[in-house]
Amino acid sequence: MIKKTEKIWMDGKFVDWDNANVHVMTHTLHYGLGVFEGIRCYETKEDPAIFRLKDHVERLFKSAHIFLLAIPYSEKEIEEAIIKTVKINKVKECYIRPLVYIGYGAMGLYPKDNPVEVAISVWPWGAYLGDDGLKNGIRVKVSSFIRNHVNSQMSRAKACGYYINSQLAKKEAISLGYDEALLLDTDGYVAEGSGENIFIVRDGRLKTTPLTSVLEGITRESIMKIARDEKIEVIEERFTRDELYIADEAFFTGTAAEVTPIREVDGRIIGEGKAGKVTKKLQSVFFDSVKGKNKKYGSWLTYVK
Ligand code: PPE
Repeated sequence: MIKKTEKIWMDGKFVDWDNANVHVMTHTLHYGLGVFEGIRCYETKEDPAIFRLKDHVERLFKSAHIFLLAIPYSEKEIEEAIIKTVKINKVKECYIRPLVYIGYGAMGLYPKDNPVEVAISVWPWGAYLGDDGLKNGIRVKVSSFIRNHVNSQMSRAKACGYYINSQLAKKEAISLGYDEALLLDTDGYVAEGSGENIFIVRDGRLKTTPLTSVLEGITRESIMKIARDEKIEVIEERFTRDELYIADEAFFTGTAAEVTPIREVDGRIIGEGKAGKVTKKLQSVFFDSVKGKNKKYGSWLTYVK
């Protein structure tokens, strides 16, 4: 169960968590066209810090742009609303979920005059794939469900409806006893997890899927930056599932999943079957950065005073 906080921002007003409702005829609830973000706020020695706020809000607006949704606020207004929502809920650490949805009005697939509404919720959310997963790695299953074609799922957007594909994959993986699903693209190459980007390490080199078929992950980009600063070579290149099977290390990245090592794929042990050396190094710089302990990446943090 979600750990509730006090207030949710709904179109400019703070509403009590228990009263943050929409009408059942809300358009997005029926047809799935909405866009959202997932952002984390971390406890630091100083005030709580939101990780890459501006980049997340920018992506939210780009997602809306792709889907021709006119958000009735500016990026700055949404950034400020997010900061206020974290502050009013007095949380030190939380996950932040801005959601843009089409409200009540007409039904049918062309809701020309329905309002575009925005809600911002925050709640404490621990390790997405478990504390043990974060430390020792998770078991992954290549899904029988294919990531939607790039002209069906325009992957630069983070849209609500896309996640029925992810949920099919996740349910299948869990039902077979795995922790997470890995989806292949329509050409059969590795795409991404149900809610994560993927990296592999081979001979000390880092490889990740190019952005053609996957979400432009902000954690992915942060890890690439950290790796290059650590003089680890990073390439964006399509790879096959068997290249993953024989990788020395593999890990997932995402706001929710952070940096989660992969220790097994389809019954094949990856590397030594635990968090690898490169993965651990990147994890450690990443967590130091988000927690304000690495000043080099200080510009990634927005402190909530
Ligand atoms: N791919 C997908 C499909 C995805 O959903 C996410 C985030 C990523 C990659 C990583 O992107 P980024 O967070 O910018 O590094 N998935 C979000 C939703 C998870 C959920 O269960 O809800 C997240 O991690 O917030």
